[in-house]
Amino acid sequence: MPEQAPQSPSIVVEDDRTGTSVTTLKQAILDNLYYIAAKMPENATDIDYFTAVACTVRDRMLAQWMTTLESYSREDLRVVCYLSAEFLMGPYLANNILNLGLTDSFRQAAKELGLDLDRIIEQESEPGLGNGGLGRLAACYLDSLATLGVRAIGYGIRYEFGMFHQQIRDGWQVEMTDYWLRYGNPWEIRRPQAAVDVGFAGHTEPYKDAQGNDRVRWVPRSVVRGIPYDTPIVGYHSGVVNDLRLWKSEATESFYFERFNSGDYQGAVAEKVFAENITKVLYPNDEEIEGKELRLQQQYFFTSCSLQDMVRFQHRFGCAMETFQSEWAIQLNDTHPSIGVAELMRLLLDDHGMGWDQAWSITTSTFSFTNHTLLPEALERWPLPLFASLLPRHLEIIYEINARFLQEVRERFPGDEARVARMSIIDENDQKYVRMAYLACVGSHKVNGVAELHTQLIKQELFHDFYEMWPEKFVNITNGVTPRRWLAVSNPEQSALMTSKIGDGWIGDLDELRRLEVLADDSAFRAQWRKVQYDGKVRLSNYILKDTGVTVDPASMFDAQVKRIHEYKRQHLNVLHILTLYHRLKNNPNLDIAPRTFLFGGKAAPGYVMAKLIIKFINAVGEVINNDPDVKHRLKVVFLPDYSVSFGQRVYPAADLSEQISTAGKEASGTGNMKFAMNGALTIGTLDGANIEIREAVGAEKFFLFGLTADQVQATLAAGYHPWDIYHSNDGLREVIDSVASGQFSHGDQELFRPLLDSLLQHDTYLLFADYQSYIDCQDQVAQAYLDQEKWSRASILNASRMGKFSSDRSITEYCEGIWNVAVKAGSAPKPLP
Ligand code: NBG
Repeated sequence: MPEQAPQSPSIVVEDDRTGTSVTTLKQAILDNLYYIAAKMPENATDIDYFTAVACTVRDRMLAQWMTTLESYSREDLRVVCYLSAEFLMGPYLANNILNLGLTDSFRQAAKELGLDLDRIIEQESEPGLGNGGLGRLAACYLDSLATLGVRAIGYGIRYEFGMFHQQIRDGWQVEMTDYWLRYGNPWEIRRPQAAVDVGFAGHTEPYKDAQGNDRVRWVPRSVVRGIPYDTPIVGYHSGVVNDLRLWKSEATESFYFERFNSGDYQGAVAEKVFAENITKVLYPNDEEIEGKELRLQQQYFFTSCSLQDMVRFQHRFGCAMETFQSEWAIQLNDTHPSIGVAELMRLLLDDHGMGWDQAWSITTSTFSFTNHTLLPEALERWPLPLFASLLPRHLEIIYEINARFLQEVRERFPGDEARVARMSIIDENDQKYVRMAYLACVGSHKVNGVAELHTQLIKQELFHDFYEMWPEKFVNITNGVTPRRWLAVSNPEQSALMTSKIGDGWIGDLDELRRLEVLADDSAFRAQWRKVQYDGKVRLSNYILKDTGVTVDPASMFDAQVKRIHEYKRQHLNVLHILTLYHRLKNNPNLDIAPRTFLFGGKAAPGYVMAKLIIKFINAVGEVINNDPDVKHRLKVVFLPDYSVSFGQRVYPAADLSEQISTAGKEASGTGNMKFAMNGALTIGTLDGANIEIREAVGAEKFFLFGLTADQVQATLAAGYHPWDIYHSNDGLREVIDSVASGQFSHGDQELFRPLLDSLLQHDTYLLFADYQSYIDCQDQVAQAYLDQEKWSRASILNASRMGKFSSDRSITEYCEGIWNVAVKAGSAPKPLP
């Protein structure tokens, strides 16, 4: 024990390792500093203190974690397995402390040790194991599952390198590797004893078993070992601590040494490299994935590891494989783990000798599938030769699934061979492909979209034939986000204000915020609300200055668009509005306009050339506007580099206006839209994804709506869309486009933005021009509305107070009831082990 450790012999009533009094926490932090980080306070760095505090928190989760694991074997519990190639968890420390109910105690303990808890919290490097919305949704869902007491395991990949870090150089995105494990990871536990082996490639052999049945054996060419790393996921005041189990790939010793001993040193090393490569790096999305063999290896690797893990639990529970579906509910988060359908069939048929019909019935009762996008380029399909060489046995199984399924289609729709071809899991149009979305759909008992419009479009488009065949299979579950991270942790000031009026019940039940509604008419409360928002803007402004060197005025309207950079999300439409304002000011420098700060943040896929050009465009426009004396600081444009979960936690509380301006029908749901609104921002948006439901919830008059509807978008394109005509007929738009073409924002270079302009003028696939005027008019209404601060604050309070529906607790409750058939708040919270 370090000498500095405070002595308090009179109150030693708690176990030092788990006690939660301030005295014990102080002692434990110092102990962990000494025993885990091997540092004395006088030479400990902030990172050392982070490690010590994190270990102190983890110690306080262990008992509940182990009891939760024990409870899996209870007969009345079905364990939910959320299979996802991405979990964008964000930093854990503040969230874990909150969920354990120890925020005040830790703050006090840190203070008494002369430490700043916020500074310690900021040391944590966030595990960026996801690209954006899909991975972040998985993280919110884990938080809600634990909070609602549902026994659940998140299964995924422990990428060594997560999402790249983004730097901006000369206005361009530059990617840097993300080695998030540099200082270790105090949350995870490596469990080599629970390792499993996964085969790849090779061939299959028919044989007869002892009973004379025809069976098939897969003889893989390579075998890779999956090592689980477990991270505790603590529920908010629920007593349940679930498990996030991420798999790392390693070489198996036997393979390695066999070749080594036979003198094939190179071969042995190559085998090791192959194995270790699988979980090396996260794939950025929005890029052509077709033919990326490593990606299919990743998908199969983590899916197989996870299913084998469940089988092992099943045996450990003493349950027969015949009851697998009563013990497990598996959710496929998009198509990335959809190979699981064939893998579970393989385990049941080949390893457990089950008959086809029974195996298929177990498989389809176990799996369900969430679709997250309609963009055709994101729908996974694997070229048949690649699939056959990597997963020969799975391909045989998929052929059999397909043959039986198409037989069903023929019986249901006799003579409709065109339909049969459309629905086939094997695409035979030109080159042959395995269509993963169809495999997931056929192999699941429920398929869901992530917002009402999206689910409707899935039924009409992507899965139309499947919907006609099995209408009852399709359900909607609108996304939600966790109020723990996105309000309580990231916006403590607004949280404290709300809690001071209605208590803190809203943290566990977001519908409680409704009780704030009456306060919208209370001018004193509105003033407090504005103060809290202003303080948030001041904090972000300070951060921006430090991070980018740009000074922004917290009194200006903060107009924010943070999300992945993609043409369908239309960051460049936002820029067209900025340029429109700029030209108005240039044409009339004394114009009275509400000062605005435009904030952008987000990463572009490294191979997505147009998205990277859009980043350059934003920065180039910012450079001119921010330095133009005529503007007199009335407009500022800032690109926030390296957008991440932690960055989001700074931005959402500080925004006045939330830009949700995707082409209608393209954004499946969006979840940033919910985070902004909860934090009091008003939304400008199209009728797309969850915007529609947010608008319904907050009231149409408190939502700035513009643009074509999804139906109108389709009709416009079908009628033959001519962006060029709009350019010619709209003076404001033409002035903006011409100024960019002239090189005004590129130091006279007329070529730089030509690809962007050509794409808009010639195709404009995402209908920026069609929505331009409506967007500008709507933005003018926003500017007008912002002048009346009392009215704005009222709308802001009402927005936040009506966000109950968008809690991930509501989404998870719907999954439990409508898809997984498990009870929310299952049983009582587990008691600590004796
Ligand atoms: C994204 C959608 C978002 C949605 C999230 C979570 C993918 C493939 N899809 O609109 O674009 O909010 O999923 O459902 O990342």
